[in-house]
Amino acid sequence: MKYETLLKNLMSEESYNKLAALKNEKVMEFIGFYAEHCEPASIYVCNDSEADMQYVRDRALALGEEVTLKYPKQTIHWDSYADQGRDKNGTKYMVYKENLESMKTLNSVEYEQGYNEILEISKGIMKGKSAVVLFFSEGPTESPFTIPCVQFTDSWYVAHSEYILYRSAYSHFLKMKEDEKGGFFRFIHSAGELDGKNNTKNLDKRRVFMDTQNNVVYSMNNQYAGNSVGLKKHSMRLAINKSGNEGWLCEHMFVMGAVNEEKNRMTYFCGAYPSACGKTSTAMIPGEKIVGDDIAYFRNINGEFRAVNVENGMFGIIKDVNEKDDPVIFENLMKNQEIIFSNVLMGPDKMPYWVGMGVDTPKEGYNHFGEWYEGVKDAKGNAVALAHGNARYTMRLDYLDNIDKEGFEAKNGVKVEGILYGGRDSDTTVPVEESPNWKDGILLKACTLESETTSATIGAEGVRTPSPMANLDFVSYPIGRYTMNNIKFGESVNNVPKIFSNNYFMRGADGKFITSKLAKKVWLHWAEGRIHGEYEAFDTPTGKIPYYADLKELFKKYLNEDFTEEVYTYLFTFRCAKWVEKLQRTKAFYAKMDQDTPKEIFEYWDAAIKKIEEAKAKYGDEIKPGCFKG
Ligand code: SPV
Ligand code: MN
Repeated sequence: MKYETLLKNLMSEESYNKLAALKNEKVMEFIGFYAEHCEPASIYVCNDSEADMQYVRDRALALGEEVTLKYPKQTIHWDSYADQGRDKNGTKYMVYKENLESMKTLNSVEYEQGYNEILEISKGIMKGKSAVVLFFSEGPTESPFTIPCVQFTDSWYVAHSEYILYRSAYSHFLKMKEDEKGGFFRFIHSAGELDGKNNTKNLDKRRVFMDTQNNVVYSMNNQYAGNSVGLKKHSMRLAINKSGNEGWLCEHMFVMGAVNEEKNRMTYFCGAYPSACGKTSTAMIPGEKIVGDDIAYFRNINGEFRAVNVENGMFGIIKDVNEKDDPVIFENLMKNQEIIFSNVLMGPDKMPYWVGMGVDTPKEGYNHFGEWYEGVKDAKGNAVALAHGNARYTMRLDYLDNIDKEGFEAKNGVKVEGILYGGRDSDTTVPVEESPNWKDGILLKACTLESETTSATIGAEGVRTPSPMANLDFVSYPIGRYTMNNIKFGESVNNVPKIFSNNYFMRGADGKFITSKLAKKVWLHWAEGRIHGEYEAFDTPTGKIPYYADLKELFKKYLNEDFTEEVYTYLFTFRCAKWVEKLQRTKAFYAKMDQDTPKEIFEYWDAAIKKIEEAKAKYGDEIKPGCFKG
């Protein structure tokens, strides 16, 4: 083997034996090539053992990539001040020349050029550092969903995060059959040269280059987990491409079970919401069960629509997480159990503090800025908050007592019966609406998803951003084809889930939200009932909406709230002109993003617009619930 001597020199005998035991030339080649190219001082190879996980954690601490907190099982890690979110500019697809034209609206670079650039940046990048090789699985191991992955990194924080967030799969690799051995995703990462604070120095050379043709991702000069952790959003882009070629789906969705105690049943839902539109809080509705909070794979297994949570843990936003709004998560963050906090403040008492925590916070401490005190300004003269708005916690999912353990571990996933698409929309989409069929759901609910700027974001309020399937940042091939693949997948199964739209953000004439944060439980349970044929519904030009009496009962039952008919009528009025505008925006967006979007998609939207305009002519612009007749 070409790299045998090199690898033996860089590894302990034990590490080398772990690698050799896989009898996988492709793994050897991948590790060997980047060992030679990136020039680490040593390489450690991990298997699935507790001892290796502990070793990785200990190394992260010894190297100062993480620091222990007051509860000794908790650690904290800081990313560079300017590496606090996904690097959209530096993230590119490396695309073969012949495909460049169709990929031009996705951030891409010609293959050779990208490859040369990333090789130049990564040449000798691990000099003097110890690197680590880890084996993971996306989805449960040894299942129809499994995608085996190899991570090669010089960041022990990344390695530690992945042990928490993914299922360790060395033994899966051991068992791989000859013809499966090349079929793994490859992730090569380096934090690059570090400064005195253990932060990436050369952020100008930060790159995430993705080769979906060969399932490799190169991530250089970064630490923020959305940029560095190969198995999260990099793997997701590879999986979306792969699923598109193979006829399954990878979606930016939670997986949850809605519990109906009275009827003694659990109904599985998946849901996609653009960021800050209620995704995690829906997956965590009190009284329901969580399977996953971010990424799902869908496969047709014996004719059934089945889903798994790809991950093993949560990389959750830690802003406005407090005892009142997120009791289950908050309680877990306050326990002596393994959690990596990132980009929050470490107070003088060695406790983590963040924005919107709901407790008194210290006036000084250490955070992503360095030594921090209230009022301290950064180089641009901006006051530094005590924690970053995109600060995170990395935690195993099975710490949560609302986890659906059985669904989470099921090799064949769970059978999905409902899909939710929820946007942020102050004046158009009703809180819950059922699609008459799958195709209609994809084209009118999923494709039209939008989020809206709020006073919390910079710039004008109320500006809508298209967010089809809430998945656009990760869809790694042209969106028209992706949309068709969504339609086709649903049509390939025997019992296709019902699709519902959600909108938790309708505002009244006074500009205030109309329902409380808890109302999402009611919308979910109406959808759950519909799946089981339990409620009647009114038609609208875009779907089916609840009767007042059913919602009134659900509000009383689940929230002990009196839901008035006046509020119902306001929330569920169909607003024709607003809906036509939404469809026009969606059409324009698709036309801009993918000129090869199939004509039938545009025709479908045109037919929907026509139907709404006819309704408007007949019933007026605002159609109250129950007034529209087919
Ligand atoms: C998201 O932004 O959708 C996340 C966090 O889940 S990141 O890992 O940065 O993608
Ligand atoms: Mn996400």
